[in-house]
Amino acid sequence: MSEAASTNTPKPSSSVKLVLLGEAAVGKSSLVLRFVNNDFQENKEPTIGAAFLTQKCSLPTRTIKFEIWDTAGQERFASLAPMYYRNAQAALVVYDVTKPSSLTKAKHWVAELQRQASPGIVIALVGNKLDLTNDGSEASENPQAEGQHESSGANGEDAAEENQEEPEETAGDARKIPAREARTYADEEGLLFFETSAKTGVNVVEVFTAIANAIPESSLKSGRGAGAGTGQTGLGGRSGDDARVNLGDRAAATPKEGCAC
Ligand SMILES: Nc1nc2c(ncn2[C@@H]2O[C@H](COP(=O)(O)OP(=O)(O)OP(=O)(O)O)[C@@H](O)[C@H]2O)c(=O)[nH]1
Ligand SMILES: [Mg+2]
Repeated sequence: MSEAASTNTPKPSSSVKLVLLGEAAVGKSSLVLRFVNNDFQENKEPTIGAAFLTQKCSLPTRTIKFEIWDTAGQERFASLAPMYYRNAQAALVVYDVTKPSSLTKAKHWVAELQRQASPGIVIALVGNKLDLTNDGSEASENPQAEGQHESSGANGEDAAEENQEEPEETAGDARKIPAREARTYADEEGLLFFETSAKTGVNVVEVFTAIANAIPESSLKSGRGAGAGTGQTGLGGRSGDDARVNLGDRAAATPKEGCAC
């Protein structure tokens, strides 16, 4: 997490619409819950329709207010997706590193975004559930994120040297998608790439920070003056469950350097 030199001068604030897409149960809502509330639920219920949350991310030179649309991955909701990615400036396309079908689905979403979303949209491919692999502490560096700290992720376990071979599957490792495979695809498509664990928190803030850094100045609109972390809507579905994910108390208030918690 960055401890960027901070100043007391007010920074420009910008809103960024961000959408999460991906197969059901890959952990989209869990990533958002980790990012916004620094929390995790073992048995998270499927999202119905979509959930809306906000969170601020303080960069050295500006503040980004993410307006996050967490979509439902179940197929029956797929037709709603365009409503949520329309005009989005950023997208997290999430797959589960233990589930190959989820990468296939992620590629489908990437293609759809490239075809139909805003031309300048910043897309991050995110392989979640890294804790289920033997290299759960590996931080997947992102070649495109400027100033991205690549040091060993949040867990600080004995970090493997950068640039070593990607670890392949080993006994007891639930990984089914080598990081190298996904990263190669992400590079080809010009996507940011991270592996994360919503459960342990590894790389979650880093994803959002990288996105915040990758949004071109030119596509930033100035903030609307609303406080962060208060929005909630149940577009397309019930709001009760989603409201639980919602910020309520914590996420909003405390302005800090860096994103979220
Ligand atoms: N081990 C592990 N489990 C996770 C992780 N992230 C999410 N889960 C679990 O995976 C299940 C699905 O997580 P959700 O966050 O609801 O997944 P989702 O992508 O939002 O699913 P939909 O809303 O149906 O699209 C839950 O039981 C979570 O606890 C993770 O990083 N590691
Ligand atoms: Mg969900």
